Amino acid sequence: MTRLLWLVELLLAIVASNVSASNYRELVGHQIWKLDSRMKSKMPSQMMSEGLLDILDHSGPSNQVRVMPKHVETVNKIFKNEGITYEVIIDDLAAYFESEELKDRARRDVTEEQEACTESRCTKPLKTQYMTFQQMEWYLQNLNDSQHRKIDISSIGKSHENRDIWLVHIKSDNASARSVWVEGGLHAREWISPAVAFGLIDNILNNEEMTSNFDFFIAPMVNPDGYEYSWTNDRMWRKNRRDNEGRCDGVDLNRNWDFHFGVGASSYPCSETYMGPSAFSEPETQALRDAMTNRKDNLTLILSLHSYGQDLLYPWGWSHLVAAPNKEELIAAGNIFADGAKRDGGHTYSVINSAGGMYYASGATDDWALGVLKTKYVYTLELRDDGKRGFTLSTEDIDPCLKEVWNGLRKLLEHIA
Ligand code: 0X9
Ligand code: ZN
Repeated sequence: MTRLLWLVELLLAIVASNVSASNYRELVGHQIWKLDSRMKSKMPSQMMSEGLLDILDHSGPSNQVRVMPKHVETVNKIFKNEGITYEVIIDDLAAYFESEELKDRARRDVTEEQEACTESRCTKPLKTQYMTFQQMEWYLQNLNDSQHRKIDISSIGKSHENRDIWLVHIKSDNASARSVWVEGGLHAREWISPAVAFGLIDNILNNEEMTSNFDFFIAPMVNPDGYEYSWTNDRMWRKNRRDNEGRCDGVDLNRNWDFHFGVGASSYPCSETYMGPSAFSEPETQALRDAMTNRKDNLTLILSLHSYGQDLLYPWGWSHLVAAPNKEELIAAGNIFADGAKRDGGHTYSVINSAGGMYYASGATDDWALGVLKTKYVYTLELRDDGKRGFTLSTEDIDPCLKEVWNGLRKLLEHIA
C-alpha cells in the first residue's frame, strides 16, 4: 500500500513538473507569507541575510516574503519565538504562477493587438508582452540601423556569461545640455523595469523636444544573465549569475557598489542580498561604474528602475540616521514626479527614504551615484504594483506603468531644467 502511494506521489510529481513552465519548476512548494504589517521587527531582514527567506518588496508596503520548502519549519519556529504573525497567501508558487499565466494568456488572446519583434523586424519595444533578451537585442539592432543621427548604441561591457550590456545614448543638439541616466533590469525578476526602460527610449525618440535640454543615457538591461535565467530556469531569480564555486550562485548587483559596502548586505552567497566577495567584484557593476564615471560631470539625474512597491526612493539607503545633503530638494523634486505620474489615472507613488523602512541596504547604485559621483538628483524608482502580482505583473500593466513614469519624468525634467 505504501508502495502504491509512493508511486502515485511520484507520478503526480512528474505530471506537475511537466505542466510547470520551465522557469516555475524551481518554485514548486515555495510559499508566500504576508507578515502582519503592525509588526516592526528587524528579524526578517536578518533572516534574509542568512538566506532563510526572500523579502519581496524592500520598500515595505506589501510585507510579503518567500519561503523555500526546506526553510518553512525553521522560519515558522523563529517567527513564533519572535511573536511575528503571518498568513500563508500562496502555498505553492509554481502552481500559482501557472494559473495566473493561463489567465493572462486567455485575456491576451482576446485583447492583444498584433505586435511583432522578430529577427528581421522589431521596430518597437513590445507593450503587451515582456521581451526576451534576444528580442531586446533585435530591437536595439533595428534602432541602430534606422536612427543613426539621433542615437548612439554601444556595449559598455560584458556579463559573466559574455552577454553585452547595452547603453543607448539619445543625443541632444544643445551643447550645454545636461545628462539623464536610466538603469533598467539590475534585478532579474523585476521584468517591468526593462519594459519601462525600453518604452522610455521609444517615447524620447518620438518626442524631439525632450532632447532640447537633455542628453539621455539609457542602459535598459544591465543584468542580462540574470534576466535570461529568470526566463529559462527560475522566475524569481534576482541576482546576477556569478559562479560562487559550489555554493549558491549569484551576487546582488544592488549591494556590490563601493559606497559603505557591506553595511546592510549579506556576506552569505545563498542570500538574495549577497554583496559579492568585494566591492565592484562583478563585471556588470564595473561596466556601469566606468560608463557613469566617464560622464559624471554632465549627469544631473540618475534613475534606477526596480519593482515593486510604487515608491520613489531617495538616498541614503545605507543608514536612515544620516540625511542626504540635498534631502529637501530630493523630496520636493520627487513629489513633482509623483504628481505628474498620478495625472491621467496613473498610480500613486510615495516619495520615501530608501532606508526609512526596516531594511537598510548599502552598495546600491543610488547611494554610490550620490556619494561618489555627487549627481544632484538620484532615485530608485520602485514601479508597479503594490504587491498583488509583484514581479509577475500582468502584461496589461506595462503600458499604463510606462505612461505614469513618462508623465512623472517629464514633470521632473521641467523642474530640473
Ligand atoms: O533592495 C533593493 O535593492 C531595492 N529594492 S528591491 O525590492 N527592487 O530589491 C531598493 C534599493 C534602495 N536603495 C538603497 N537601499 N540604497
Ligand atoms: Zn530591485
